[in-house]
Amino acid sequence: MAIPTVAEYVIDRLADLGIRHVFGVPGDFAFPVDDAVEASDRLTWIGCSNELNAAYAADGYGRINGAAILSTTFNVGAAAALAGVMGCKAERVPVFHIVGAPSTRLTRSRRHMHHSYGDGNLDQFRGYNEVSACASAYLTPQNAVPEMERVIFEALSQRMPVYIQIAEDYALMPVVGAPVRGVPLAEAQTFSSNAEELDGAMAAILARLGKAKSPVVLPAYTIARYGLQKELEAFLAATGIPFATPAMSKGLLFESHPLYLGDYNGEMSQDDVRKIVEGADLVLDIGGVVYCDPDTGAFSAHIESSKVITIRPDHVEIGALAETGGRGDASYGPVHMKDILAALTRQAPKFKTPSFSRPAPIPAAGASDNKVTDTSFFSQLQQFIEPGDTLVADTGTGDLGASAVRLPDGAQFQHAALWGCIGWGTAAILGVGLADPSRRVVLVQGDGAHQLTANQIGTIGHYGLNPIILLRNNGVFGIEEIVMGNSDPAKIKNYDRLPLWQYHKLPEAMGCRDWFCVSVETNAELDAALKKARTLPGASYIEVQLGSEKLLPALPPEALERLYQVKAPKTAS
Ligand SMILES: Cc1ncc(C[n+]2csc(CCOP(=O)(O)OP(=O)(O)O)c2C)c(N)n1
Ligand SMILES: [Mg+2]
Repeated sequence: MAIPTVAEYVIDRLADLGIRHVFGVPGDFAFPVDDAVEASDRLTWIGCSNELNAAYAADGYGRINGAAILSTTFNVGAAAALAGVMGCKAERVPVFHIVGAPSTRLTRSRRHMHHSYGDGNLDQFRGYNEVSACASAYLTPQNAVPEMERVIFEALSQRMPVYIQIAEDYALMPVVGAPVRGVPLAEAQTFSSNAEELDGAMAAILARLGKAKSPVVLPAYTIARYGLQKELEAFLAATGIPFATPAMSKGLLFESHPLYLGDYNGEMSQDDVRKIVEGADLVLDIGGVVYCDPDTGAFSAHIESSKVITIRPDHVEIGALAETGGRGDASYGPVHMKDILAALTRQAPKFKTPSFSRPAPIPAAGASDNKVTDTSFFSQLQQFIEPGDTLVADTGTGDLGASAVRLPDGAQFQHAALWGCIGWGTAAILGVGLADPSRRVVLVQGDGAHQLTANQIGTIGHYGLNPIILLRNNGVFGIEEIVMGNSDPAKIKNYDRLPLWQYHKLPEAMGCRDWFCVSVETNAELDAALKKARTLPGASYIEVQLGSEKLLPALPPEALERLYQVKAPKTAS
């Protein structure tokens, strides 16, 4: 068999993992990589109209598939993808970002090439790419085989992106050494626990559990990223400890789970959920809840760090979840979260589950002839979501409302609550849909967010996906008014007012064939459009006219100050 070139080897090695698509935009320095994808019978090129869209699509794909590939060209392409790749790092999605670079001859001779500042320096942006990744590799024919093993190991161990740069001349040379034939993602090797540290961690956790009377679990989104939902369920079943989900973990387990208390979001939680979580004598933070504003109701969580055990993906901290996200009394590592879950399932005591009321679905609202409001929109969304759906919500008031929808068993939920980049949703659903075509993707997105990445609609149509897109047209960057404390429509800032597009005409203009596209204003029209969308096998695009006459209630001043801390601290008198 012919020895593969570096570019062919990289593509082949990543295909071994069970990744089936490559998101990207081609470019001259990346031609060897693009050609290797083109020639592969295991990977399909998914061309996006810009690199940010491609990165968001890779994010959506990686969440479902376990990992994704993004291909961009030198500087202009890689830089355009950066905000999306950085988001993957925050949200813990392994993405192999492959960047084609000028040949080593050009770099050595300091040739003034395009896609640079024209100063002969073809290397000055390394740092930007490296901070977006957990590991970086600059491939040569000699190091390609071992370096690929290293970055695959890191990406899967840390569930974060890696940066792989390939100079164009090296990309075309045969690799040195025996190519590795890899295994699918689920079997791929990642870091393992140190036996002594694991014993130490278990002894510490069991000692605390032994004294606890009313423990609760706060599971983090990383459990989904490491594919450990079954292990979490086994642990919950063995111990009877109830759990509440912070915002980023929405949809982690079925919401009909008998131990599911509801969402925990500090002072923004339902009272009984908050009482149980904050009244617990031990909080097991499994997965490492990020002590960030979206996960703590804008820092209104009242959980003493001394009551917390944090089981992070690779280490355990006793007394963590502090504002700094760490500094526990003791820490143990490397210890894999899956080993802790397995050991706890075997050894942890059984607890008496407290009684609590189950979180209620959003009630019906809005007379049929009335205009759609935020309240009636989310009430209809609640009715609409089905077990086979993946509900994707973009940052904005749409995410706030969608997060309150009670998910029927089987329905999945995705949002990028930590990175919080608007425009992510439209672009991400391309990847979400391709990763699992058996599911129906339902996107809830605001008009402002949509304007950032709307051209992904053309790509979604081109590749024949069938999402149901619910575009919330309120004419403003609505949530911005909420977080500046304004609930008066007359006082909306100019910079929060949007150009008024005729959104429902976009799919047709972008070449999407046979899409059901409609603009609705009343509850009856929305209801009819949703029912029709459900009966159609193809994509639907429903523009919901909300008007900006009404804004959602603004956050109270004390919450705003807790969140943003912009006032000068009082001086001691
Ligand atoms: C990439 C990026 N740019 C800017 C912001 C700041 N931002 C956060 S929410 C938001 C407004 C979202 O408006 P829209 O999508 O219309 O949703 P609405 O709140 O009106 O429902 C903006 C501009 C951001 N989060 N991400
Ligand atoms: Mg809006």
